[in-house]
Amino acid sequence: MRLTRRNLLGAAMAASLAVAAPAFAAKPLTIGFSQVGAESEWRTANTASIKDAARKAGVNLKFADAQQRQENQVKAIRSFIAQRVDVIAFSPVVESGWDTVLREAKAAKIPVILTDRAVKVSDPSLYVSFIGSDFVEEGRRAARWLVEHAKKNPNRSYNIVELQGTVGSAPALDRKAGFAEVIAGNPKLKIIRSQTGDFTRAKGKEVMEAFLKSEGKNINVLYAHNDDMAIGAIQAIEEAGLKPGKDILVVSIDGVRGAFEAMLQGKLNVTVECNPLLGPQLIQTAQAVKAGKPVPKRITVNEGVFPAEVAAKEFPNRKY
Ligand code: GYE
Repeated sequence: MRLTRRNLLGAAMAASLAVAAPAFAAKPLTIGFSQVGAESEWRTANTASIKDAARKAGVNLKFADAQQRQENQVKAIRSFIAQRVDVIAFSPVVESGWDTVLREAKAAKIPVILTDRAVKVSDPSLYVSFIGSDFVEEGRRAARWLVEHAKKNPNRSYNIVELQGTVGSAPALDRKAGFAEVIAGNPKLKIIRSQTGDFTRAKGKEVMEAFLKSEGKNINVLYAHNDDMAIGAIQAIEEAGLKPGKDILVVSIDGVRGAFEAMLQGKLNVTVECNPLLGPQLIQTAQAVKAGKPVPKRITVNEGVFPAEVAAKEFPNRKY
């Protein structure tokens, strides 16, 4: 662009618009985004954040919902390649099985950004950046809360049941590993049952019912890989005539509104935050990639831990 007075004025005006509307941009950036599905409160907030950030930045977002199935994501990515979008972004439902389709994107010279969940690929140049939480650390944080709780009750031991996320997904694998790492070597803390609840309320409830049927009052702790499964399980615990949060401690991850509500009712003991509001970072990264600027290979998100004692104070500040 030549530096004329008009151009300068236009640039100044555009800069003064907080959301950088592409008033005189030649062609809006087109991003093809393949979302995992709509399985949880977290996911709904994540989708809203991405759509909102795209709209505010004047980005043309092609959004595809994969309904928790990898084959749908592969199809969506292939269709984005065929449409020649500027950037492909996706939240991979599972970690493995992406090499082929990502090689196709690379051959078509379309940069790929991962959001929320990671992939395992042989060639890390198959994606430009991964924006998301440290799920291993989240698992550790959940376990650390329990270890601290156990220290205050030195005469007790704890039988834990675990509701895992979607089989093969990064958050399920990592949250399991982080939790196991921290309780390892502590003879008072033992996982007695562990099964997937696919990150949904319905499955969380169903699997908790089965745990209760086989283990009954043996269970002292539920560790759920997300709040939705915890909320489903809380229902199962109540229907079994037990008190969630008291008879069975409930520890989960995400920090969604529903978890805060459950904490305020004394039914959930702690939620470890996992921030779904990744939209602005995704759009900024896509814009930078398109402009040929270098972007970090790994972009993490700052998160906290919220025990029930702080729920009332924190609730009004929650944004998802
Ligand atoms: O914790 C869960 C969702 O990938 C971090 O997916 C995300 C997880 C989140 O279904 O609620």
